Amino acid sequence: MVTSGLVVRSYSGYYYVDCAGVMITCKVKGHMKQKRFSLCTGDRVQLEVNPDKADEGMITAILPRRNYLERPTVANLDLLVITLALVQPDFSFLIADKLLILAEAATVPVLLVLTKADLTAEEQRERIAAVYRKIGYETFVISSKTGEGIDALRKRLEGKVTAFGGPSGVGKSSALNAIQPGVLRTTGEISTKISRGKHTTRYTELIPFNGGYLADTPGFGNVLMENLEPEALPACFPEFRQFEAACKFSPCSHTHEPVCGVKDAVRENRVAPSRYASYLSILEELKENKARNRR
Ligand SMILES: Nc1nc2c(ncn2[C@@H]2O[C@H](COP(=O)(O)OP(=O)(O)OP(=O)(O)O)[C@@H](O)[C@H]2O)c(=O)[nH]1
Ligand SMILES: [Mg+2]
Ligand SMILES: [Zn+2]
Repeated sequence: MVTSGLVVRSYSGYYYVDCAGVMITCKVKGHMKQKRFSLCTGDRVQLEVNPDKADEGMITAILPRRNYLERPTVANLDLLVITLALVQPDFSFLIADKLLILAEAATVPVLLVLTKADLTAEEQRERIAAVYRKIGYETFVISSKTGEGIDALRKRLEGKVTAFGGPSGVGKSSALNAIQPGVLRTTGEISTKISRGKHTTRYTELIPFNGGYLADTPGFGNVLMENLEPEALPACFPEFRQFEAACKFSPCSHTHEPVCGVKDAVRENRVAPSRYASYLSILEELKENKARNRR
């Protein structure tokens, strides 16, 4: 029998596919491996169910993707929740901006979640949130410890396929557990106990949630900006758009050009200094990558 389903988890060559509520453990058909299909969680696939064992199958094709993210590795998201701690680890504007740019480049809708509100002063968290709200990024400030902001976030995610992505230790799993208590206990293998009793997430897994899915994903260390051309960077800063009409050159790199609407906007504080600093730093990184790849 040929059917289709959603890859909710992949693990050492096996894919767990949800076919209308029935979980089928699949391997990939030989001809697909040759094409080096990078099948991942969130992919919609076609499969042949084993006639002798209804819970086993072979994936024969991957259906076209709506979108795809490398960090975290997941396809067909309605929403990426970029999760960042206000403290422990300290909030970094550069990391936040890098993650936003990767999502913009992949055209995945994003929402920003700032965690560990209970450990910070109101003034500090509002200052950070204001930078992103002003650009138009929906920003939630939450505490998984006190429950602050959790109800509003839960409501926002209903019926959607959402992944929580971000650096390690920012509180992605804690936030998921606060949104749907017990959710990660049912999927015990996806995290491992590390030193001092901490748990760290090892796999990306989609978990059914109020008509949609939530995905916990493993945290990452530094954020590499690969597969992005320096020329594509300005378009990843949505707040630049309204000022670019005043740039003399088009395209404009918003760096050395004498007449530049974006630089004027930075000077007038209409673009956040932290965002322009991130822009310059990431632009340099992308140029270095490009030069290195040419050598
Ligand atoms: N005070 C406080 N601590 C929190 C909060 N959220 C998470 N933590 C703590 O932060 C640490 C890391 O939380 P996790 O939820 O495991 O973080 P993670 O982002 O899932 O980490 P990885 O799976 O390694 O990527 C744990 O010790 C949590 O108890 C919060 O809102 N307030
Ligand atoms: Mg985790
Ligand atoms: Zn310019």
